[in-house]
Amino acid sequence: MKIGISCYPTWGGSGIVATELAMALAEGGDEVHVLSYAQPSRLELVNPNLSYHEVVVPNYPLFDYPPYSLALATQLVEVARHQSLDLVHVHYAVPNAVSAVLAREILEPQPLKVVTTLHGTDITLVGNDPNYLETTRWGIQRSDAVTAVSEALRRATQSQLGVENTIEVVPNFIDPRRYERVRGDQGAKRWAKGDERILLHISNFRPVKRVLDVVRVFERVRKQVPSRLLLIGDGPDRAQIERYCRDCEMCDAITFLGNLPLVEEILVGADLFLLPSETESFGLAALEALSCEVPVIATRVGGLPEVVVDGDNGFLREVGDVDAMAAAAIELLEDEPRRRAFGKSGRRRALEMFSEDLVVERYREIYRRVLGG
Ligand code: GMT
Repeated sequence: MKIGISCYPTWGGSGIVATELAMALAEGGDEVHVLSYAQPSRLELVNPNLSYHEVVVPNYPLFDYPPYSLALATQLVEVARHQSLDLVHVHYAVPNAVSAVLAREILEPQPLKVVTTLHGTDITLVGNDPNYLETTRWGIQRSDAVTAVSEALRRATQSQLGVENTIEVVPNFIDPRRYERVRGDQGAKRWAKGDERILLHISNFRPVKRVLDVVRVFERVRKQVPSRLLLIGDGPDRAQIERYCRDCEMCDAITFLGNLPLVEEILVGADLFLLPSETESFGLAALEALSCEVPVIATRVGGLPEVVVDGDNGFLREVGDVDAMAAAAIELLEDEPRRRAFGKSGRRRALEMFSEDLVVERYREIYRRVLGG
């Protein structure tokens, strides 16, 4: 198949899923063309089946906001026409689904199928905003197939956007080989001083991630268990978090590592992963932690209960309940055999349900179906 993949080039979330999917499809023999406004951080262009097309958004003094959706639609038309694409798979509905449907109309009579994957905030924070709702719903409803990364997101799309077409749940995935490569490495332990335990968080530091709760949980944990917190990622809330750490005199116990491409190199060796989000359609970072045998303490929201099994590979607590999350963390840190058993169980679940081979094949089945074969 000749497949276009349109995504955001960002460090986490939908951009990572789209990039890993593109590379796996290309490895399996499909011809894949990735489109974005910058080269995605994990995209390795070492396979002749894989190429990258930058979406250039020219500016003009009249534009306070250069129209990315039009530049993307135009680039989709160009790539589909000159590379004879069979379909385009867009990740994150806003504005990718609308641009793809527009490109399909422009290309007529050349057929181009549109598959849209919903990732989370494209529905729960952006798509349901009245300023985006109508176009987002239109893009989703005009897609030839729609997938959501969790059952919770499928339901949210139906209830919040009133979308009526079928939405299939295709979860996010991990490549088990990534962990195999680093298994046995020290990973996060390199940061530990003496017998310190390592707590870890990865996110884009947006308000929805509640990174301050991560620090407040850690504040409670370190009173009972000698420990250190590693924060991976960057984003708008980072300055506020750094200020809090300084005010509470915790700077020597907290390390900000910024954005990192190969998170498994740090995840391996961590004792616990914290994800206290306000909402989370799936929680790819939690899955990456489980796949590295790191138990997860998270909130009981959105799709997180589909990834983290309370009392089996982690604990789920209510949003904002930092005392309960800290108690859960201490419980596991003080019972090493149980913490290790949680880690093993998490990896087992990651392999059984969220392994790259299984999930990529689900996408291939959808492609074959929309192409009528
Ligand atoms: O909202 C974000 O944090 C970024 C967003 C994205 O598209 O990059 O993340 C969403 O998609 C991820 C990949 O499917 C999911 O694992 C995240 O749970 C989801 N974020 C939220 O729902 C907040």
